[in-house]
Amino acid sequence: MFGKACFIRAFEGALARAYDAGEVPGLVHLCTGAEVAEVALADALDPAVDQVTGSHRSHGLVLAMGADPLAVAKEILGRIGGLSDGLAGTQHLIAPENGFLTSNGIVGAQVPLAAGAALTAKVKGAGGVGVAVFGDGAANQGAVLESMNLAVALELPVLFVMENNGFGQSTASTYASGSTSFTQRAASFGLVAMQADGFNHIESQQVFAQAVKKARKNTPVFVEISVPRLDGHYYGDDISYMPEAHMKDTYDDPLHVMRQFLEESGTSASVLESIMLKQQARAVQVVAEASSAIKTGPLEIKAWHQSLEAVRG
Ligand SMILES: Cc1ncc(C[n+]2csc(CCOP(=O)(O)OP(=O)(O)O)c2C)c(N)n1
Ligand SMILES: [Mg+2]
Repeated sequence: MFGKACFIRAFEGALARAYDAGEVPGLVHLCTGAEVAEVALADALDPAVDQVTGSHRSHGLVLAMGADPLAVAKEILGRIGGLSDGLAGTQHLIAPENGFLTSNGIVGAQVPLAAGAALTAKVKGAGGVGVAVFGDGAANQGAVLESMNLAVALELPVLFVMENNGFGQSTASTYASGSTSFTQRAASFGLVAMQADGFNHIESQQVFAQAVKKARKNTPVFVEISVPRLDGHYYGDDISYMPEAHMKDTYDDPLHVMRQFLEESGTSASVLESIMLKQQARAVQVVAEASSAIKTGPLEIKAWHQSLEAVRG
């Protein structure tokens, strides 16, 4: 888990450098601070039967589920050979063979999609779980609340994971939400509602394992996990709206907390350092290889339109 989380951190660091060099089309939303939580979630899932959906901030999630990092990097950079041949980009990552159904740029829209995946799993009897990962901002979207209601009414094998990073873009969740507790709100829908501390990888792992076990038996579950947002809303965001308590320099980092825990539990500092360096080198190499791949251009876009027309008949 530590190696995977280090890889995600370094992968997004390398992406940020590629962004600085003008290699990334559009904006990128980094998951810095949520890597450990997302690796813990993936640890509880079975990519052969489960399907996860995520938000605009899903690079870490798709990697945690085991998607090919080179194909992910090429997709984000708009290159041929990306998950969708570079046509979809950073906010629409798709790797269903790795248990990652899709991410979605429309805030909250991934949640009914996961409920749909759960319904499919239930109808097919394949034993799979649909998992929606979304933010505290998305938690106030109507489609999310409708999905929670339907999940209970239809007894869906679904897990709702709300990453509470305290912000929806530049708006504090304490300002934007009428109810003071998201967990209580979920419980009032009839969901089994749990909380996890995203700074504690063991607790996160245990809560997700328990939640998935229940969801597999058609008991829909909601987990609120607290994570810090260690970067801006998107990379390069002017974060002057953030109170000091949330700034990178003053906020704890779950990856550092995990490393410290592992060291105190007997793993030598040099072993941890070498894991981190190895993952950093791998991530830099993957993003460099993606950067040198051929850019998706008008020919690929035209071919995509033609295939769409063919499907439409
Ligand atoms: C329907 C919709 N409304 C607004 C936006 C603009 N927008 C993109 S991300 C975002 C904030 C989402 O906050 P949250 O759900 O907490 O996720 P986080 O960015 O914190 O991970 C907003 C308002 C959008 N993409 N879609
Ligand atoms: Mg948020």
